[in-house]
Amino acid sequence: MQHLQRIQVVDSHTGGEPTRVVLSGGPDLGAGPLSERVQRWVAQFDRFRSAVVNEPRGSDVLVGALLVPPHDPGCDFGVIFFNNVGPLGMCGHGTIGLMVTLAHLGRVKPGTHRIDTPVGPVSATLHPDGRVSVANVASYRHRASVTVDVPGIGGVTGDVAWGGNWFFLVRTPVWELSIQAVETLTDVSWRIRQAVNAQGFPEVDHVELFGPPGCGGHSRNFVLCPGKAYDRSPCGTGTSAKLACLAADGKLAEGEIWVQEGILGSAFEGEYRWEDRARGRVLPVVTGTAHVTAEATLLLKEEDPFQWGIRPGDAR
Ligand code: PYC
Repeated sequence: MQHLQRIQVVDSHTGGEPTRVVLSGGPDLGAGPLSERVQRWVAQFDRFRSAVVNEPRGSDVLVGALLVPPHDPGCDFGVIFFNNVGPLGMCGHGTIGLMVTLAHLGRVKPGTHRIDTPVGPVSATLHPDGRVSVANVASYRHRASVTVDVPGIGGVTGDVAWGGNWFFLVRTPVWELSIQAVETLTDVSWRIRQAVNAQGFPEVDHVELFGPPGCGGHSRNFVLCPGKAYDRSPCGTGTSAKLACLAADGKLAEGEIWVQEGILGSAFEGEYRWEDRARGRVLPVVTGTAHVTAEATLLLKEEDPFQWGIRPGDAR
């Protein structure tokens, strides 16, 4: 008998961006803070990540969410988010997808639930109408108005900010943000990321372009994720980083609503309150909706040459 591994998943999308929640069949990462467990995962179980989200079972755009026991005693669940190239610190659209998935399974009821992540606990409130508000980790602008020289483009100015992941938020709206332009937007964002990394900020792995809204929000964005896939949603951690920058610039007051559109026109509502005004740290809350799209069992068969998914470098 060939060895067969079964992984039970539920898929959803949040504003068009997919999330695959792993309910069972994942590796045992042991105990301890999620920041340590995620390192263990990267070192020992990276092929499991690839099997779940990469082709042929997934795609570059899919974000996985491995449910794990929490470390923080105040949390109800723990989650490690991951994508086509590695783990994520936090994931806003994924947390919304996770809550809607758990509600679909009857595991949570409307109310507020604490969730442990590798970058610290967050809260997610499931509203009776199915919307989810994510109270994210403290977010802040690390550096304002950084100009990098991007080959083929020239000087590009943006802010380096943390919203649960690291972002470069480009200030100047030069490119038309439309779905027809995603190839160009991907190309310029990738080049900007490489320039930002090379010119002093190796930690930045998401690039966020902004432009005028198209559907009545305050702004539209295009977010390029670490594995070169663009976020179909307005990006929850990217919206958190944006809120931190708006707060730092005095452009959005505490409690005021900011409607962030993504490249598809789907929107998140964001607001913040100060955690530490002197240090520019805000506590963002991002609200959106998700829809469950599938319940499935992934099969990993030993005789399948791509049982662990297709990773760059696996081709023969
Ligand atoms: O919603 O935070 C987010 C996110 C990060 C990467 C993709 N989506």
